[in-house]
Amino acid sequence: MEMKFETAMLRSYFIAGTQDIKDERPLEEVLKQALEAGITAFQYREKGPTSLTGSQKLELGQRLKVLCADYQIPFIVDDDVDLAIKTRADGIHVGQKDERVTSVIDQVGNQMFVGLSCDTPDQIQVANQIAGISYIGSGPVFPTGSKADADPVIGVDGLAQLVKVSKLPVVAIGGITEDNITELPKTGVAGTSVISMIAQSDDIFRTVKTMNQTFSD
Ligand code: TZP
Ligand code: MG
Repeated sequence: MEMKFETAMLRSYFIAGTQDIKDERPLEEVLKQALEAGITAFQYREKGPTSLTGSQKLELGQRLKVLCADYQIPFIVDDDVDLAIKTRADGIHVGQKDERVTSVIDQVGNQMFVGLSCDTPDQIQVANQIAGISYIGSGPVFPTGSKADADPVIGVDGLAQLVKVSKLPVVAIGGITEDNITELPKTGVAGTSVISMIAQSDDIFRTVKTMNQTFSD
């Protein structure tokens, strides 16, 4: 059954692949804790020199999808239409340098929702004209150590400008911590998407609670 996109899904949006888990715990265990703690979305983003490929990526993706389904939380695949179809993902997310969002919408827009990364007002203006995008991811808001090819930091003011231009709900990304997250609600974003804040948290329950409380309505 198809899962409809809701803006509330952006409140506490966890992104991870095996490359983001630094200790001995498997990604599945970290995700299970994050789900127990109340994340509102999960994106499987397997990227970088150490990441899984082929059948290993597919099999882990399938297990993570089942876990998310157990909690009725959307399972979103980063930039891999084939994997998204094979895992029956609820959503797919693409960046500006990935497969074109219009091509992704043509292929899977009737089966899952689509998110797009935008970090300039021009990119947002273009996204505003494309039917079939559900949400925008914008950043990096702060410096991040989790993305080797990250674009320049946009800052809190830059983020607020993008939110103003966007017709669609925006989720913030990049360098968000339990300290600086308090600066984000005033920008108008619907929530935050994080890798290290959860993947490297010493207390996932506290971290996710902070995310959810920061954006409670
Ligand atoms: N896109 C822009 S910044 C980023 C991605 C995938 C990495 C975010 O990771 P972290 O650890 O939350 O800064
Ligand atoms: Mg990408």
